[in-house]
Amino acid sequence: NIPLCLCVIMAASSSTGSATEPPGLETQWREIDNLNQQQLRAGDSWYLLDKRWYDQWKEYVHAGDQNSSSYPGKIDNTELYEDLDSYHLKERLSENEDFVLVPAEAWHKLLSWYDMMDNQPPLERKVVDLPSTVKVEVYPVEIYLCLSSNMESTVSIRQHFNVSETAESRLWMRSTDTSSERLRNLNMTILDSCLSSGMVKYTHLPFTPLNSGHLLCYDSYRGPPGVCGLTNLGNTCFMNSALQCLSNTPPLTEYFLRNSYLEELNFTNPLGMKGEIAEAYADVIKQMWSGRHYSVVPRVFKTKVGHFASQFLGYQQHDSQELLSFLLDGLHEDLNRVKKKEYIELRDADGRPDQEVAEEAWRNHLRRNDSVIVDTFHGLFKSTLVCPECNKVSVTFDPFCYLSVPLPVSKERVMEVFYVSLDPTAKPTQYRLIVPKAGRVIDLCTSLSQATGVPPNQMAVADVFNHRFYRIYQADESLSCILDRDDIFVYQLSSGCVDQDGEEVVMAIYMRERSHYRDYGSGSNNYGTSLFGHPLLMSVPRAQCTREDLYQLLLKRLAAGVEPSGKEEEDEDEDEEEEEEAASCAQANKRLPGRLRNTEKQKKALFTIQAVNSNGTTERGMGEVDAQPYIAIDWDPDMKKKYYNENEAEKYIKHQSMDVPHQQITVQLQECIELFTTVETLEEENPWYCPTCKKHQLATKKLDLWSLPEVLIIHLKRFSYTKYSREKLDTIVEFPLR
Ligand SMILES: *[C@@H]1O[C@H](CO)[C@@H](O)[C@H](O)[C@H]1NC(C)=O
Ligand SMILES: *[C@@H]1O[C@H](CO)[C@@H](O)[C@H](O)[C@H]1NC(C)=O
Ligand SMILES: *[C@@H]1O[C@H](CO)[C@@H](O)[C@H](O)[C@H]1NC(C)=O
Ligand SMILES: *[C@@H]1O[C@H](CO)[C@@H](O)[C@H](O)[C@H]1NC(C)=O
Ligand SMILES: *[C@@H]1O[C@H](CO)[C@@H](O)[C@H](O)[C@H]1NC(C)=O
Ligand SMILES: CC(=O)N[C@H]1CO[C@H](CO)[C@@H](O)[C@@H]1O
Ligand SMILES: [Zn+2]
Repeated sequence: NIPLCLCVIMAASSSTGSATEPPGLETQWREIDNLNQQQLRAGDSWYLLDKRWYDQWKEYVHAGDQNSSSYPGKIDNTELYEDLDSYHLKERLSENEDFVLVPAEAWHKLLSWYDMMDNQPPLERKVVDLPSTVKVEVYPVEIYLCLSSNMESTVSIRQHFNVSETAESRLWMRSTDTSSERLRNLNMTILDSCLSSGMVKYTHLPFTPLNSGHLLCYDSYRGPPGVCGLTNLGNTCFMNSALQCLSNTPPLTEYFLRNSYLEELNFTNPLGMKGEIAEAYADVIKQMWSGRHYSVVPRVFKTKVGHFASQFLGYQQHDSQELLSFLLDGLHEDLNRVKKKEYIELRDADGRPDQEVAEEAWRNHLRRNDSVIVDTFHGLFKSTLVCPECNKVSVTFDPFCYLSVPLPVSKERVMEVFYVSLDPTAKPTQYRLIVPKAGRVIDLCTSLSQATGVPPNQMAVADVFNHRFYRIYQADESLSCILDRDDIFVYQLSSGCVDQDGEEVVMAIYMRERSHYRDYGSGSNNYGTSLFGHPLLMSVPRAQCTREDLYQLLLKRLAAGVEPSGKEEEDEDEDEEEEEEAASCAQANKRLPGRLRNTEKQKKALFTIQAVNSNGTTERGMGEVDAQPYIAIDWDPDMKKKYYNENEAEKYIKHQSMDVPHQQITVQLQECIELFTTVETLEEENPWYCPTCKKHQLATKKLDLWSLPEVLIIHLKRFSYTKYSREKLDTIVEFPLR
């Protein structure tokens, strides 16, 4: 086999040495930025540019200094190529992470200003107009040709393989290693034929060992028909699982395998999909039930679905139920036997017996909707509305295609938090707590209190992100603000050391490391800093809010992390006693606060204290007044290396509550159906017009299952929506097999 890539990316004529003098930085930025705003137009060329180079360039032009160290150098796309022999684009690169796209004009400007690394071909790509979107086709279809013992090609491919123009040839689409599908219509566009990279074979008739009309080695696999996998085309499990469910619905599959659908296909029904969905579906089912394949690639089907419902076009995750619903609708209309949909006046039940009204509703349904989908999957709901004022009862019967049942929602929630006790030698401890879902932050503290014995009012709760407090919570805030993925820290606050005023301040404390750079020019104490470690919350008597007192308090508080991390080799004037003192200071020896202070006065302070804002920087936000004081502990890098053990300080331990196997709540399917059929009161936005009271009423509504289809589709509503999040309920639902 000689795989060869038809889509050769040609190197543009060499650009070396052609660089022109670039304009000023500000102008460069403005020109490129303007061009980048350009709309995508089908047929235009855009270029891939390494994101890192682009960022570097942006930094450079923004620095406003021609001589700055951020000069990006020649355009360098090295990271985007698979290898530097073929200059093939690496797979799975993503826009704005690995590369940026710039329009042709911007590219040529940049190229003339900066030139390109040796021999790198530009990565030019065309804008294509797809049914639902216009985009730059970063990965064009690449067609590989195989010249195995008996395969060849047409047109340019003929030339390549030296096949005479008159020889008959065929084009095959390779689906899996062992199965192929013939491309009969050579007039189709690449998009319509659903080709994607690496899938075409040609056969050259004279050389093909013909038997039974199949040119290509079909699988010899003869397994049970229908027991057949579906290849994942990239996050298409939502589609494949729906297809597997339908494929294993005997009445529907028999209908397709018997070719009954051919008689009922309607190519012109405006509500349908030109018969294309039904045909594509039929193809998948026939392949799956042929017994010839271990697995099938539902590529054509997927592309068709994408044509009609562009939300399914890409390769992202989708909701399986959404796809199923779309598919059942599409199949239904493509196969609807009703030619003329008449308007049907709905009659009120008017006290007639249920049986009669239900039969009428079903007859009316069939006058508009009559297909194999209706035969197989449609049933009738009975819905009963009662007016709260006049007690008028209204009964209607409505067809359904599936039951969307809710899951009983647990009123409790499991939360994992890190508890930071006052004991400086104790490490943060991770707890798993059960809290009321609708509870407040204080409920979280109460739950933690039961595990720690610390009163809930001596705790402070915060969301820690990136060494800062992303948010510090008040006790009465709702727990629903806290997402499961947040890192929640709960701090024990001291209570004992209240001074005469009894006034305490809760301080937020960040850890920062200074960079060596100092702005000597300004004479001020400017230095760069970066945050590290876990921040702290600590309550401090107001009287002790002086730098000196805080220093001592913090030194004690940090003890777990602050310890000499190695032998002090070169501290010149330290005698043994001092060394001992330094060590004990590091362990925040409670016995020796006085001596500690003395030691610290003799020695260089381990850190300094700065007032900062909630971001941990010294710039104040616009007009911001933090109710909450924030301070930063600034470490000199040498001191930090010596006294602050980062490894030690970042460690945490797991409380035994973390070991309890995650309790799985199981529910019975029956419970879900009961919940579905419980009486509910209509919501304000969706009232019912009571014909007796002649006004909208918040009626009570009850749904019942009146008649069931041959095959009942039950959809479990596993997503629970709150104002803040979409939560997936992983409750196990048990259902009877019979
Ligand atoms: C940049 O450096 C060059 C040579 O080192 C010097 O001649 C030029 O004046 C500098 N330009 C700026 C804007 O500092
Ligand atoms: C095609 O034929 C030409 C001349 O007959 C020959 O030079 C060339 O090598 C052939 N190419 C291939 C791919 O066989
Ligand atoms: C392809 O297009 C040509 C010209 O439009 C037409 O004559 C031919 O019948 C088409 N072939 C198929 C298979 O549709
Ligand atoms: C297809 O459906 C449309 C609209 O429902 C109808 O007018 C037409 O007769 C149907 N065609 C066939 C072949 O059944
Ligand atoms: C913190 O940073 C954000 C984003 O950079 C900024 O909008 C905000 O004003 C800053 N807050 C303070 C207190 O400076
Ligand atoms: C359940 C179902 O598919 N009902 C359809 C019956 O036909 C009418 C009119 O064609 C549609 O509006 C319904 O959705
Ligand atoms: Zn009423």
